[in-house]
Amino acid sequence: MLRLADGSTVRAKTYKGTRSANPSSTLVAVGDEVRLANPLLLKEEAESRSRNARGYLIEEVLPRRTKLSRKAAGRRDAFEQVIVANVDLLMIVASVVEPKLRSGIIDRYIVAGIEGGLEIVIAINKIDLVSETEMDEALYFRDLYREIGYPLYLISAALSSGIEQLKEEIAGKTSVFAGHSGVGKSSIVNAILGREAALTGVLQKKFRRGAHTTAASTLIEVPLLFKEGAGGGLTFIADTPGVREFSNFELRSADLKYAFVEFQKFQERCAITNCSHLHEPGCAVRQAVEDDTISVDRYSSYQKLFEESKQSELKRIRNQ
Ligand SMILES: Nc1nc2c(ncn2[C@@H]2O[C@H](COP(=O)(O)OP(=O)(O)OP(=O)(O)O)[C@@H](O)[C@H]2O)c(=O)[nH]1
Ligand SMILES: [Mg+2]
Ligand SMILES: [Zn+2]
Repeated sequence: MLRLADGSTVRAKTYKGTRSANPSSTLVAVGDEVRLANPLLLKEEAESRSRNARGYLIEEVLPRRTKLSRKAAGRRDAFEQVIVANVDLLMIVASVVEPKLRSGIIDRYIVAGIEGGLEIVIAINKIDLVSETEMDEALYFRDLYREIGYPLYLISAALSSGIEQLKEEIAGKTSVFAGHSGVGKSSIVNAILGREAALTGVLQKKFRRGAHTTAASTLIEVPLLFKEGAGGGLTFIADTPGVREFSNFELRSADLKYAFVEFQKFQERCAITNCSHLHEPGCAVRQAVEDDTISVDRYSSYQKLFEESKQSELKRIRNQ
């Protein structure tokens, strides 16, 4: 479905003549802005292909202002899978338990959000289920990410707790909700929409292992949540299917350190100008990890992602 400037929706599809301003990536993603074919041309096309008769044809997919991308699974070439385009905010959703909280995936999404030009907010769901030790762990991560500068909320979609704070964060923006499968993304979206507004037909769900699972990304308007701003005041959420693994797309290993923003105030004190903070002598970032000023969890995410992007750089060189 395509939303027109006047707010109405129409059916539209790509055809073999569709042009794209975004090479080597998903042709049309949720949130993409497109130019439709000239209606006269459209009629001609439609007459020659009777099955298209009821839809508009997409002439061109326009450049993306922002995006959330991942590396496409199961492809040898560097193909960018765009999960959603032209959104303002990435809501990284995790849960304290079921599935258990791991900071590695949060750090991957933070890097993807920075790469894609998105504002970042983190929501840790299911606090109604936790024991005291699990709560301590959740509080540890809350303080860690808040100190770095990312708003983090401990919430419960089941109890509708913390939902008002999320609404304040997303008001007047278009947000994408992403995270592992089963963490409660769709439940949070429903809690935000409120019972009377919950359009279950808009959320595509399929029944699997006793749980409802989102099968495709959809853009949902949140009614009655306005805030003056760039996007005309309206609020939208893109609910996405959960992933098992999230592989970041095409990170340059040399640039990765800039996505770990808390490293930056230390790196000017590194002995070597282009320090990677991995093995160089006199590294101020590694010293800060030892002093517990930089979190060891964040640093090991950095090491892991660095290794990963180094590997794919080597693979690319070998395949040239
Ligand atoms: N106890 C508790 N259960 C929750 C909460 N939020 C969601 N759940 C449950 O967790 C399960 C998964 O919730 P979903 O909202 O479908 O999760 P999702 O992240 O959208 O999952 P995918 O669509 O597969 O990515 C469901 O059984 C929900 O009822 C919560 O705050 N507390
Ligand atoms: Mg879902
Ligand atoms: Zn260093």
